[in-house]
Amino acid sequence: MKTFFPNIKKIKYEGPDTSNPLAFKHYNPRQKVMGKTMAEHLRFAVCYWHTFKGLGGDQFGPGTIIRNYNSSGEPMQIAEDTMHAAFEFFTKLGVNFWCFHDRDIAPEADTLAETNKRLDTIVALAKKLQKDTGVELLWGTTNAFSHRRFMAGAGTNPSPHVFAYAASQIKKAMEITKELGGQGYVFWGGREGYETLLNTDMKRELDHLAALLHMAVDYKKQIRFKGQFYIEPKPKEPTKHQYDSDAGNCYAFLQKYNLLKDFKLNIEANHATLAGHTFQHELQYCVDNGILGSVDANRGDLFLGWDTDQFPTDIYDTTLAMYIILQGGGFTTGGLNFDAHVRRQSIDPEDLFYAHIGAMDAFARGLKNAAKMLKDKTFEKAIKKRYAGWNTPFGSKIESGKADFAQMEQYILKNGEPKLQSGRQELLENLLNDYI
Ligand code: XLS
Ligand code: NI
Ligand code: NI
Repeated sequence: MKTFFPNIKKIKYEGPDTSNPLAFKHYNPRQKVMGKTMAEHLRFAVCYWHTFKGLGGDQFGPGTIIRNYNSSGEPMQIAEDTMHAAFEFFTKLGVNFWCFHDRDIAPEADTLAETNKRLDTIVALAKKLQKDTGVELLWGTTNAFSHRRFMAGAGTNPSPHVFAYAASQIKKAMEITKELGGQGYVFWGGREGYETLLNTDMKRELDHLAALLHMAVDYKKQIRFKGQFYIEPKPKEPTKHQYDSDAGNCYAFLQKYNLLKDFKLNIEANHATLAGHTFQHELQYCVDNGILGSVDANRGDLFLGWDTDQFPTDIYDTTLAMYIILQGGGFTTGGLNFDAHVRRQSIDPEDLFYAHIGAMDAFARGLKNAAKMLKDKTFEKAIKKRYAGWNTPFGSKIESGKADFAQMEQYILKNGEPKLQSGRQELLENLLNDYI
């Protein structure tokens, strides 16, 4: 059989002291942490679009990366070779999951019918490769944002004709996700947003987006697709204002349109920072509201205001992320999908491995650190102490909704000035450093 990464052997765990850059230092899939293996906790997925279709193109020039599976040949031959290369990569890296958009795996043809036929061919191959390797599909999704027909959005397009196109595409993408045993399905609103309110009926567009999602919910029942639906928030890029701008906004949308029971969120680190939040904030918001589903694990650049989709390497971030994810009970259908791409100058196949190995090690360290933090309860105790006043009869009365303004006033007249307590931020930051 043809191999696409001939110089790479299976990546193994060799421990922190290894000098082999093609080995894991921290990610030991079978090692148990809090009763589950690292592989079960972290549920790593490789994304198809960046890793196999991303060639390093940007606004100033075309791609710089040439791969042996996609530089020449017929489009369907390239699609098949790329699928083989992808499964070779998953297996050599040792991840259990992958994610894709419909248009990543098979090129679009002139008609929807022809495009769908192409998808069927490639999905049959993917299904066989999944069976041969044991690699599973974490989630599938639709690319309803690259083609020019979607320039003004998909579900939020001013034209119902374009809306119908998007819906047809989602219908097929859900079918193939089900066919591949996908554990989830993501809705990221590629161009669901606007550039100027001078030409946009925002209320109507959001009503249409909800109508599209309701159709998806109905179709899911109809075809008995058991995967979890996720919305992936992002505040800007490609449009100036994306409708699903952050977790709080998505939560409001889902409540307003009665979709809450059918959706969870897929939180992407770099999208959180674009929204002016930390990754931890978005995760915590989701855990607090019972809507954390899955994670697109990447990072942005401190100095750049766009979605640089870099591989996660910051141990602070991975530690705090895993701390919140574990507190939320860990992943069920979701996982950590590396929605990240190597830099434009990282042109060798080895770079794909270095990128993923580093990211997996960073999350393995995050997991181990977070487990220690949870065991010691250092931060839980500090928070508990800070809010202790609410456990008194007076605090409980307010929390249970049985208090009124007159009672508040009476309390102050009797007790006078409150005694203030330190927030202890610096101490807590020092304690956090002990775990990193
Ligand atoms: C783009 C999004 C995208 C989704 C899947 O910024 O992160 O990659 O994850 O459509
Ligand atoms: Ni993403
Ligand atoms: Ni992104």
